[in-house]
Amino acid sequence: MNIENKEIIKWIKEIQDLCKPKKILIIDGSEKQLEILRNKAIKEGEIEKLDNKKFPNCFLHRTMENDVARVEDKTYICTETKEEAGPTNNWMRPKEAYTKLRILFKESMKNKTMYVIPFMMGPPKSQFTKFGIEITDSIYVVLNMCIMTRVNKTIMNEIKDNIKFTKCLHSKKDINLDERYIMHFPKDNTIWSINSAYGGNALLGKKCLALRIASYMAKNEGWLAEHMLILGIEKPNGEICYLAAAFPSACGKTNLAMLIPPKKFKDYKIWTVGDDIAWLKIGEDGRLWALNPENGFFGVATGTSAKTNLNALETVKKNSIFTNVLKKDDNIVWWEGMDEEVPEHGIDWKGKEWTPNLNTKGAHPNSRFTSPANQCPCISAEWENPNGVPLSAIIFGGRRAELTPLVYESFNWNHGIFVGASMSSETTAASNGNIGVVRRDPMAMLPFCGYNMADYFAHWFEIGKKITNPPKIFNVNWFRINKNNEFMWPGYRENFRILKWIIDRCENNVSSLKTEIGYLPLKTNIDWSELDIDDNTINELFKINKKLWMNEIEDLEIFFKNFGEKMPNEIGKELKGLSERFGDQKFA
Ligand code: GTP
Ligand code: SPV
Ligand code: MN
Repeated sequence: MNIENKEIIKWIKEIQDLCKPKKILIIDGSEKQLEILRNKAIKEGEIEKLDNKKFPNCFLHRTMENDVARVEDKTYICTETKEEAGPTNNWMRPKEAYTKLRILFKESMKNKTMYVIPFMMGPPKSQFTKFGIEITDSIYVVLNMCIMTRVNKTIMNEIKDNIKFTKCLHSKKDINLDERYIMHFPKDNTIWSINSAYGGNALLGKKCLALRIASYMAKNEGWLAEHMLILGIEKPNGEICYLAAAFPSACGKTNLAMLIPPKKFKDYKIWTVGDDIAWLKIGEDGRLWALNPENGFFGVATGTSAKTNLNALETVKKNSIFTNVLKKDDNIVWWEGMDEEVPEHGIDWKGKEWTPNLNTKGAHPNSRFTSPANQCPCISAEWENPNGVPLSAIIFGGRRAELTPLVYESFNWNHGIFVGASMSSETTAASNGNIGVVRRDPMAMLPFCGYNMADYFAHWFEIGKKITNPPKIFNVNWFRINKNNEFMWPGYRENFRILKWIIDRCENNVSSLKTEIGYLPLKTNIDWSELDIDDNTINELFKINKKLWMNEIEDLEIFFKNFGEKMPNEIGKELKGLSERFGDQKFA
């Protein structure tokens, strides 16, 4: 491939001099090229081919045991001052970070091929779309990037001299956890990642570019880059209204994005626009428009079944890569929660012989599939619309065993931002570290905001001033637990009942109950029929426990104080409002 852009030529040369690869290959995304790479990866043991009849063109990859999730403690925002990165990000000065990593990258690709992947985040001819180039020494990364982003013959030359692109450098090196770093240089539009070959650490178009770097760009350019799914709900009259929802990692975005409504609501249909990332811009009509910059799904495999997410199961049946799942003896994949038929024998995610009586997991809890979005049976006709889709609602939600009710609506945009900024959730297997610990995770962006989150909240308020027709903002919690430690709400497809209330609210079809925390549904406005749920449980799901909320207010106060002077006043005002409403007899 002939490269014309002088900056690209210079950069490739610079990285070549640093990493000293044996060869350089420019990736054009062609089937011919991919086929050669797959065969090489099979030969070298990086991937295995699955049964081609049952899973055509599908592959299995096992990571190292120390490399199964994003590493938040090794992820840095590199800016001149710590204040620019803010109290929630790991920070390092760019000079120090480059120096440190240059030593690690030195000759890291010796005797290896260096792959150069020009890619596009967003569809062609869209004002949302951004370019990136990832340099990597991993074929697994190449194959995944060719699914997750748009890679083709023309992109390299579309990046003309005056067009910006993100410089992404990745080397799996020797997967040494102690020397693993995921470094972001927002001012340089640059990402350096070393010593991991896992998902969000290595597929640099995803969390690194489309959230951390993009959120920084968005702040400067007047838009938002968010950890949100986007879906359309088609009503019986054929109208489609669009929602975006921000839930932390492994808290149900892919499931909600592909939901099949319960039988009762067979005249409704959900269309998937995106399952993880949304770029939001204010349209000329004063509405907020959302676009999915990705080209595929990197979804949690564990727990994906015909019951929970049939559309995902259909999506992954061809042209997919499975990471850290179990391989059955008939050379197809399996994971916990896939079906009732637990295999008698298989090879587990660590590559070891597995039988159910071992009482170990066959698939890692954060095992994943990578599949092209256009294979999804419910993919929206609008998913590649260069303008995105207009949002009627934004939903925030986390995994909270108690406190937040099944659903509530914020009073207005500013209060909605406060609701988002107040989010917290139990940690999951999607990131290294403890699981099930409640932590604050504003807008599900804690690990993904590329600048100071106080400025990020301020930016949301600024956006609010410019939207004349803002989406309504809601909060949901599918994860309330009862005394027996069971989920009180059936979740999954039954979540449609809540989505239905949300669109009813957006269309002013139903009234609501005003409470201290926001508007709650009237029980009669949600259809509970054909559900195995009693009145007590329903009441419990909506209960506002004053004592817990007073604790929450205290906790929020401490959390928000971390941001110091930078914190926008509106947050303080909203917190005060919440606390006053709880003190007010009217609400007692
Ligand atoms: P990331 O890809 O990490 O961003 O995750 P995600 O937000 O897309 O989460 P996903 O839809 O993959 O779901 C993660 C886990 O939550 C899976 O184990 C699901 O089975 C489970 N889950 C999803 N929706 C529900 C729900 O409504 N109720 C319950 N109890 N669990 C759910
Ligand atoms: C997440 O953790 O939110 C994911 C998976 O979507 S990863 O690509 O690893 O970030
Ligand atoms: Mn995610």
